[in-house]
Formats: sequence, C-alpha cells, structure tokens
Amino acid sequence: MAYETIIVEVEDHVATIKLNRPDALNALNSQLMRELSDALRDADGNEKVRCIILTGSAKAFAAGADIKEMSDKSFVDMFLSDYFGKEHDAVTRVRKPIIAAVAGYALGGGCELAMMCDFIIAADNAKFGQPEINLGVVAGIGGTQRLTRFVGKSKAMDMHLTGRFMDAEEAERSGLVSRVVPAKQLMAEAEAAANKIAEKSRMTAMAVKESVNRAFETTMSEGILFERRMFHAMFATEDQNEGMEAFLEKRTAQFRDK
Ligand code: CO8
Repeated sequence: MAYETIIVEVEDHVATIKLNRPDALNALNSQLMRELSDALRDADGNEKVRCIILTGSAKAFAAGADIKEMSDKSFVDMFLSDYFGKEHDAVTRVRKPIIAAVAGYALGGGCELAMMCDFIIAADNAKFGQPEINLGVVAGIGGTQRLTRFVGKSKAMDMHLTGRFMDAEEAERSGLVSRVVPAKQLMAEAEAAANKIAEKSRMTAMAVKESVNRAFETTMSEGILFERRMFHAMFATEDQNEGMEAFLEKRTAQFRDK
C-alpha cells in the first residue's frame, strides 16, 4: 500500500516505520495515524517480520497531535469520532516487539506514541514532554497514565502541569527510556537491538511482551501466575527444546517458531 505520511521498509526480519511529515515535525494527523495503524497491522501479520522499529526524523520523532487539524473541532466532533481512539488501540494490539527510536522532539501525542512502544532508545538530542496544558487540553492517548507508571507521580505531574521538556539524560535516569546513544548512532543501535530480538523464538518474544505488559494491568500475584503459566506453556514448544539443547551443546540455538 502507498503511504503519504510514513515510510515503511522491511529488511531481513525488521520492519522500520518512519513518520514522515517533515514540514510539521511529524505532527500526528488523522491520515498519519490511519496509515501507521495499517502499517503496524501489516507488519504484525507479516510472517517475515520479527521486530518493528518506529522512528521519526533527526529533528522530531513527533511534535504531538496536529494542532492545525484539531484546533476548530468541537467536543461533539471529538467524541463521536473517538478521535485517535481506534488508532491508539491498533498500536497497543500489535503482538510483535516494537522499539521506538527517538531523536529530537517527542511531545504530547509523540511522547505518548513512543510510550506505547515496548521500549524507547533515545538519541542524545531527544526531548520528551507533555505540553498539552499550554494548549488548554490534557493528554489524550495515554500520557497521564503511562508517563505516571514509567517515571512516577511527582515527575509525571511536573511534566504535565508545567509542560516542560525532559532531555534524554533525564529520561534515562527516570526510567522513561532504556538507553541513550549519540544521535548519529540511533538507527544503528535500534537496528542492532531489533536484529538481536529477531534471532529469538518469535513465540518467546511475544510471550515476554504479553507477560511484561501484564504488570501494568493486574495485581502482582495475578501477573506472576500469568508469567508462570506462560513459562510452563513454553515447554510445549520445540523452541524450548532447541534453546536448552543448544545451551548444553555449547552452540547457538536455531529457533524455528515451533
Ligand atoms: N501540530 C501541527 N504543526 C506543528 C506541530 C503540531 N503539534 N508542532 C510543530 N508544528 C509545525 C509548526 O506549526 C511549523 O509549521 P510552519 O512552518 O508551517 O509554521 C513547523 O512544524 C515547525 O515548527 P516550529 O517552527 O514551531 O519549530 P521550532 O523548532 O521553532 O519549535 C517545537 C519546535 C518546540 C516542537 C514547537 O513546534 C512546538 O512547540 N510544537 C507544538 C508541541 C505541542 O504542543 N505538542 C502537543 C500537541 S497536543 C497533543 O499532542 C495531544 C495528544 C493527544 C491527542 C489524542 C486525542 C485523543
């Protein structure tokens, strides 16, 4: 499918989706969110793809929802269209691992989109923020919930109430991003991480994603039970057998998603 606001490339087992509205710092409009949902659904369903990278440009991952598109909408427009609701759900339903590779601005909906991915690798020029309060609105695709879980109440309140930006170093210190790398190495680092994940059993990687995400949805004891059952279930797979045999035989495992 031909997209106008994103660029999709599949190389080996990694699909890279690049947000591409350079004139608007990749602001998220309805077309981009629709195209992104489609591309993610395709990548999730593509047997060849084992990991997805979501990225933007050197200047902006995404500077938020498109203010021009939203500015003259009414409550009725937003409510009846469930603005970005379906697209939010589409991103969070992807079962394969998604890495956000963030350079430059990740603001408002851009920060929220990065947080919907499984982990964030940040360039050292990355800036995160939830500045919606400056526009007279609150975050709308998870920012108050996810940022609070990732960085704690005090910092989340600070970010949402003052609208200030957090640099990459603070984002790493706070647990929002998993690693910070020099801007020039961002894509190489994200691709190396994606290729590393692509070497694993696809089933195991998906089970890891489901299990970690349980931590945000349920109690500790229910989450641990879910994890244990998932662990037990892996013993029904050939990949468990291969992984353990390969360790004992001191060789690299050849997973076959069976
Ligand atoms: N929407 C639309 N256009 C934008 C946006 C945006 N969010 N951000 C930047 N642009 C455009 C600018 O209008 C400008 O366009 P033009 O050249 O035509 O005037 C171009 O991108 C370049 O921007 P600047 O000239 O402003 O570039 P600077 O380097 O001076 O500044 C900033 C960069 C600091 C990132 C600045 O552009 C900025 O503050 N942008 C807005 C950031 C913001 O407030 N984001 C939050 C938006 S609201 C939101 O995300 C809500 C999420 C929930 C939605 C889901 C609802 C259910």
